[in-house]
Amino acid sequence: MHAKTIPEDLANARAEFYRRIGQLSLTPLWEVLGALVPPSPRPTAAPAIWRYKEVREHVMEAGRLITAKEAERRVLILENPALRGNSSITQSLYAGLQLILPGEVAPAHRHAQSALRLVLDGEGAYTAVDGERTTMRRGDFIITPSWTWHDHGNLGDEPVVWLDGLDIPIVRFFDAGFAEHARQDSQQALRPEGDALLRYGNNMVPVDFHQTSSEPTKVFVYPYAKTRESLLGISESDADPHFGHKLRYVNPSTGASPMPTMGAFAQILKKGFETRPCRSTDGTVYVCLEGEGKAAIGDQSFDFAERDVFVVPSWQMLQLRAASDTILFSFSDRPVQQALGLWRQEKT
Ligand code: 1HN
Repeated sequence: MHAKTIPEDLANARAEFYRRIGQLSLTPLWEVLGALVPPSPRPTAAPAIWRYKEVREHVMEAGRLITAKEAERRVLILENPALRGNSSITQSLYAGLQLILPGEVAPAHRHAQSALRLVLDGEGAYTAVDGERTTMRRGDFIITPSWTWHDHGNLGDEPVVWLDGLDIPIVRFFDAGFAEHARQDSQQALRPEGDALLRYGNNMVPVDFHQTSSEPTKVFVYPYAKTRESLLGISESDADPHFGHKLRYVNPSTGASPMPTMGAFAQILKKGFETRPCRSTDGTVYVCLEGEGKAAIGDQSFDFAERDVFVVPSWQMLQLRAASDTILFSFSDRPVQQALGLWRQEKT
């Protein structure tokens, strides 16, 4: 376990022993125990930022090189610089920037992986989830829970870009991934737009409807207009020293997270507000929806502006400072860790 000096013949005997048992796929725990059970999290993921001003032109260039249909999903993956080749932004989460051009369709499919979208740029696109379309507006938080059919299209006249967040590394960890293509590129509309929000999203549910807390919500769009109204409306009251004014998105039927594997949050930090440092075990992806500021993550510091995405690895201290009134969206694997009794937070 520790690098102690031991007699040379004993060191040789051990090395020879490890070689012999290695042939039987055996390995001594005492050589790896410290790394296996660290006193506190040692994430491989690094703090990082993707500035929209820098990446936008590359997303648009992808639009000239491949169609949405050929790509199936035209996405530039936001790969954590310390996890290259893993298609991960944290150990448990995937994120990417997806582009859909006017007239294009991203064909219908479904998979075990759950997805969330946060609309960043452009207007006129839609996502259809299990037979209902929703128009994508900037700041809207849209979900496609595990095994729901989903396709996207752009009926407008400008490129539309959104952030995708998926639980791909979690599903990969469990080797539990399934996927299926639909016969038709675009789903038939089974219900009019807005139907799910009217039935499940207005503090009411159908009279015979019951859900368990592990089931995803039937509400698959959380319009930014509503989120913004709430945040602005409460922003004049006393701010929490660590979070400003921060709300979490819920399944309105249960109070649980919208989907079992990913939790999502929105917060407002008034101009000049600085949060007290805080860390938690859920590595978290942040998106700046409005305003600008500075994020101190561990021993690094990043200036962020509108539409920038930054990642805070597990157990890294985070301190946010708003240069103007700032609204941040964020998501993480918090509901998984909470269900397993693993989640911890430390406020300083
Ligand atoms: C997917 O289905 C979407 O539906 C986006 O937009 C990104 C990344 C990996 C696997 C499936 C989408 C994805 C994805």
